[in-house]
Amino acid sequence: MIVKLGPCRLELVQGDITQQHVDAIVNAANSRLAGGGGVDGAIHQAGGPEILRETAAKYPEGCATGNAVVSTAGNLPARFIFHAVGPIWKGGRQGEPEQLASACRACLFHAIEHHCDSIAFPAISAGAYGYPLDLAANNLIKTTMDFVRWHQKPALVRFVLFDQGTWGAFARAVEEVVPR
Ligand code: AR6
Repeated sequence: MIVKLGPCRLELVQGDITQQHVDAIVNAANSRLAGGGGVDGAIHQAGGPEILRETAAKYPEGCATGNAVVSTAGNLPARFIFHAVGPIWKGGRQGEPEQLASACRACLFHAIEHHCDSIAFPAISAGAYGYPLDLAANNLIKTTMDFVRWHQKPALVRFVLFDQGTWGAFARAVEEVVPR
């Protein structure tokens, strides 16, 4: 699915984020930047041990929930990894929506600051962190569209969804947000 937003493009694809030829990929990290399972595990596995060494040296305190930090991308085709820490779902009344949106925006700001024309996101928080899929999809799509409409950058934002169900939730979110 492709949506034009002025000079920019939003894409939804089903696939593996480690294979994306974009300037930056987003990792769904934890606040200790310790590596883990899911997309975090896949990125460190494919990118190599240098990435964990770099984040440990640059960010010994880790990264707060709702923020994102930058590293190079080791063996991956991307130039950068933005390690975003989404919220753990605790029912939705403990600031989770604001934290998810803020982690997403932090990555988009990093993209601009590091002159990235293209960025790929996974479904942050919608796996091990238990954020309900439809709510996470709506939040990430709306946050991205608002940002891109305002800043007219980055030129390409791609959501890389691991399975068909996740892709479908993001496609429904786009249908809701984009005026037809
Ligand atoms: N490419 C794209 N998406 C993927 C991939 C991949 N290679 N692998 C999994 N996904 P999760 P979270 C999807 O659990 O909920 C880790 O242990 C997955 O199907 O990776 O933010 C970290 O260290 C799901 O839709 O991230 C943290 O401790 C989405 O990515 C914690 O999990 C996010 O699932 C973060 O949990």
